[in-house]
Amino acid sequence: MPAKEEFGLYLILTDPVAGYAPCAEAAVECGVRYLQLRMKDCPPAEVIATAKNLRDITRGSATRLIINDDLSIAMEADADGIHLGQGDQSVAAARQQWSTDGKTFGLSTHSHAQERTARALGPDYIGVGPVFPTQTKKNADPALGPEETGHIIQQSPLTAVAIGGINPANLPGVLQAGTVNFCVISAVNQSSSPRGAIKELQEIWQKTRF
Ligand code: TZP
Ligand code: MG
Repeated sequence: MPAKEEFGLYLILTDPVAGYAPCAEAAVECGVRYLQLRMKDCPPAEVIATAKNLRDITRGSATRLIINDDLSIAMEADADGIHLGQGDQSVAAARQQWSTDGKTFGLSTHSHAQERTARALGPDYIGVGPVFPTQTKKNADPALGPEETGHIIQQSPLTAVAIGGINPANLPGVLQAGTVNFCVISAVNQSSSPRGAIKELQEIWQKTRF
């Protein structure tokens, strides 16, 4: 298994108030390692157009573009990877359909048991959460809390990203409890200054981690 990655912020874009392109530009400028496009319940044509635009913005940068749920869109946009939920197709099936070298396959987990199962499924990283209750995800699993999330992440051999209700106020506590990488939606998408919101989170990560 490859070494666990440490990159801090993983940004998901869902209906950002500042717009998809400005948020993606800010992510590239700030060196955000992973940028995921998550447009639930949107017409596929709109998702494809947005994905291709984000591909143009992120191409050649340090920011890897991940598409949520839909492998055909990830492939058509020539994204860097796909993020799958527990109810989506398996990582193995997705890898078989998309065999281009260097693609990233992420998988959501919501418990110790799912993290353990994920080890055999071969994702490149796992999401772990929700850490806190969140309005952003419909039918989210029960919140794990920062301690249990940190414990799952620390004992996992996989690169892991905490998700769910993380914001600048609670991020220090989440990191102190053992989380290394963290994902946000609202904390950036609801800001009229995505660059400022990204920088604030990155600065907290730098200060708390080192
Ligand atoms: N998976 C678990 S919680 C969540 C997802 C997609 C939503 C996270 O959004 P926010 O706004 O950062 O709580
Ligand atoms: Mg999904």
